[in-house]
Amino acid sequence: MALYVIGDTHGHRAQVTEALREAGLLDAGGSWAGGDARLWFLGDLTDRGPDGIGVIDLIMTLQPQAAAAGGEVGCVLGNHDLLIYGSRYIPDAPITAERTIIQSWALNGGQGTDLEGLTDAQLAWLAALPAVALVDDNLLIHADTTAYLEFGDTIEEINATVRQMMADRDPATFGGQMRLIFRRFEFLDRATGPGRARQLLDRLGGRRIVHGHSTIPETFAVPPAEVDAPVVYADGLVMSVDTGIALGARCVPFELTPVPA
Ligand SMILES: [Mn+2]
Repeated sequence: MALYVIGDTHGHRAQVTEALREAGLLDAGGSWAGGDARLWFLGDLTDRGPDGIGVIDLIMTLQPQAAAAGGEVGCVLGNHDLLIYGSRYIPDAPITAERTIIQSWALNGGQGTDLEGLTDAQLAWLAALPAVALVDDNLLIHADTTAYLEFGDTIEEINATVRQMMADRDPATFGGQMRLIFRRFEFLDRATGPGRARQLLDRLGGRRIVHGHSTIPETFAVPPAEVDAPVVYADGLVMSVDTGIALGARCVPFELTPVPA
């Protein structure tokens, strides 16, 4: 069964819909047409673009349609998803010594229409998202960091810890925990990156890390207009799929090929 991943979508519902249609995953009416294909979003659904709620609504709508067809639509949590969630419930809690959660959200492209319009059902859906997923041999995470290991030793533990954090919304700890998933570029250094990637894969499983968060233009100096494929690096252990939609790049759901032996 085909597996597609799509990087940070940041409120660009129209582009996401169009890209999924081009890939044959949606029909003309916007319903799931992917059959038994799997489609995973890598988080950062809101902020920067005009319609974060529309992106969340799209994924929530597609999930049961795909499941009914024998396929799957999934999503891992991104730092912006945590930011808007925290901004709704505990806006004045600190995220750093200098800044509150809602100040950080506003500085990072937060859109008032998203923050005000999110429904209880959408917030509950966000709070139930996994932070890490293993699909075939692909370890799907939002941010290119080993910080996930600070939440637990297994995927199940990590996801349970993050779900508890979302349920508790503890103003004293939420911002600090959330900030771990802001870390980035940890697999990029040629000397230390492959070892870090290997450590994460050895602990959590999978043979390839697939991440968003750090866009291909900002990480690999590819002009946004020229991004048309994932970038594989760190001795082949890591794949970056975030085209940089908020920088003007196209939105592309990439179909993953099996991890080379
Ligand atoms: Mn991010």
